[in-house]
Amino acid sequence: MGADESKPEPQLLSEPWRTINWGDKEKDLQYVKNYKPQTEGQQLRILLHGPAGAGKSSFINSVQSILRGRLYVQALVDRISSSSFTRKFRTYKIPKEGQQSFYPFVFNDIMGLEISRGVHVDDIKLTLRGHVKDGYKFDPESKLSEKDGFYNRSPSSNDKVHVLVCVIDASTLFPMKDETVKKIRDVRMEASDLEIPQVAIFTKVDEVCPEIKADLKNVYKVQSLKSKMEQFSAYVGIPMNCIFPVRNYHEEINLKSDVDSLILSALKHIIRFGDDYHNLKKSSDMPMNFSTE
Ligand SMILES: Nc1nc2c(ncn2[C@@H]2O[C@H](COP(=O)(O)OP(=O)(O)O)[C@@H](O)[C@H]2O)c(=O)[nH]1
Ligand SMILES: [Mg+2]
Repeated sequence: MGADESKPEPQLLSEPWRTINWGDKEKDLQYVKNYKPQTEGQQLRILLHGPAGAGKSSFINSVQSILRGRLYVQALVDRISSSSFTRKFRTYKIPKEGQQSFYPFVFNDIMGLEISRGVHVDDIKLTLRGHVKDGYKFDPESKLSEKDGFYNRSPSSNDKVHVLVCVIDASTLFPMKDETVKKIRDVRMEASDLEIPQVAIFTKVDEVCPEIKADLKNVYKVQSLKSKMEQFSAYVGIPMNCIFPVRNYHEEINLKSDVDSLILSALKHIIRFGDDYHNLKKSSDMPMNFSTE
């Protein structure tokens, strides 16, 4: 049979371009729950940066909810306006259920891409190096001074950032302002100098098209979302395999398996990247051993 040229473009690819364990989140959940850094007491610090309203707080809350097995809100979500809500530097730790301990990965959430109101790029750079103490209130006008009480002069490995995550609202991504691209690149450059792995999370995929809203499992079948990711990758230089679309918990009162699967898939990769980086740093910090045994 010949191709019917009058047929409209198919909305969905017949095969997803990436595979996700839909309906079987247990493997990824166990990976995240059982993750232990090689060094006792080490923690991975995951820094989320991105415009106000991109879904940073919602992502942290979603991760917490999945790990606790019920919806949970710790990071305040800003529903009122897209003005600065999360300006104070704060570390989010997730307690392990029924234990007196926390998961060995923590989140920080800073608003970093606003042109005038955002966190100073230099402050993001200081954060990457672990110089910013919890409780510091970012000032878009000036960067944290070494004389400030919130300046950490001798950051430990736990204070430094191990993975930099750029959080972007997929539904309103384009057109991207030149300034935003420049800011992302600027921060990326610093992270690259420090060899910190970088990831991008595309949030609100449910708002991208009706096919995904109707069924999240279509996320890797929608060509237009893939194209958006490719375009973003080309703009800012984050490779495609480090970009993850997610849908955060934001309106529901119960957990949903598909939502969990997509977030866990992203989180697992973030933890892996951070773990690789930490192990790489640790081996490069160790004195050279010339023994041939
Ligand atoms: N539809 C949809 N809305 C979301 C998603 N993630 C966050 N939101 C909404 O976007 C708004 C801003 O989210 P928030 O987490 O406060 O963004 P932040 O400023 O980056 O911390 C809130 O109204 C959220 O409910 C998502 O994946 N899908
Ligand atoms: Mg927030």
